[in-house]
Amino acid sequence: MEANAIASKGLGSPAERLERGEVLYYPSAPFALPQGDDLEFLLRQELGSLAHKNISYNPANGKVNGFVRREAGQEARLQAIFAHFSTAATDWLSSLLPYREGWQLDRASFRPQEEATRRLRPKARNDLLHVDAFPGRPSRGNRILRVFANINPREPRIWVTSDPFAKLLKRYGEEAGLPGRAGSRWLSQLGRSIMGLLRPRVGRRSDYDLFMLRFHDYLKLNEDFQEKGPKYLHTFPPGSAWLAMTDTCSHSVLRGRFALEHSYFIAPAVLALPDESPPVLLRNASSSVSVPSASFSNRRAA
Ligand SMILES: O=C(O)CCC(=O)C(=O)O
Ligand SMILES: [Fe+2]
Repeated sequence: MEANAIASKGLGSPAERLERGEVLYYPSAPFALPQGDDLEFLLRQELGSLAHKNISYNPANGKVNGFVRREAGQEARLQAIFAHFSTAATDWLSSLLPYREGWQLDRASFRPQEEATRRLRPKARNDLLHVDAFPGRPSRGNRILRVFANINPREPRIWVTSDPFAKLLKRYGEEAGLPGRAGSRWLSQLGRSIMGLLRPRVGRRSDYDLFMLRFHDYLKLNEDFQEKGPKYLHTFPPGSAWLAMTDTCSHSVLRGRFALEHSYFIAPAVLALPDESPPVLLRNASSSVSVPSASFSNRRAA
């Protein structure tokens, strides 16, 4: 395994590098992280139940979910820490990337569990390589940008990344079931109806969302890819931060606890390399796929 090596290393603007699947790494986080009492308070928080993978924060309404409630004032303090993190990370990103006019803030999260010893269903495992698709929050053709920070005072967080989406699509797309191919049309309709019944609040998924969910699961369960695919090791020490477009950069986390994370949906109109985005690559790979033009009409503007 290569250490901290990335295929398209260092060429182009930060936006281009991210959109091509590179991880951008900052040895010292370029935005404020919780310190002192706030940090200690955060490190004491525990995950509420197995139903929650992480403690999450919704910047649109300030709600925090997934933590064990122990004391008065705990929720308000968590909200304040998350709000501060969300603002600091977002302000910094808006100075680094040309996305401000076309992004939407998604959730932020705090990850208190040790990843090396977690027991999760195979499709929910974080230690298997995958590209992201959020089951509960369809991206509808927008990109997924994520910023991470390691707030563990002592231990690094360890990631492994592999080939970017473009390469994985060529290698495995057909086998995973490209949209619009014989069989996959009724499957996608069936998928939409079943998921609509199970999760009526999710809203309609596009063919693109259904493919990305399918591809996420396919990659995690594909032993050939998991075992033989190229692997690049990333060691993120305490206090560091990193960025990735995780719908393109295949990734897994092997070890570490106590990370902060913030996700953003990026509209196609503001991308530096729109023609290299997963919806366009997917449309090219599959002649009859219908990829929606992304719309924020039912979302809160950032
Ligand atoms: O927690 C991490 O470091 C990454 C886990 C992951 O793959 C994800 O949240 O999509
Ligand atoms: Fe992921």
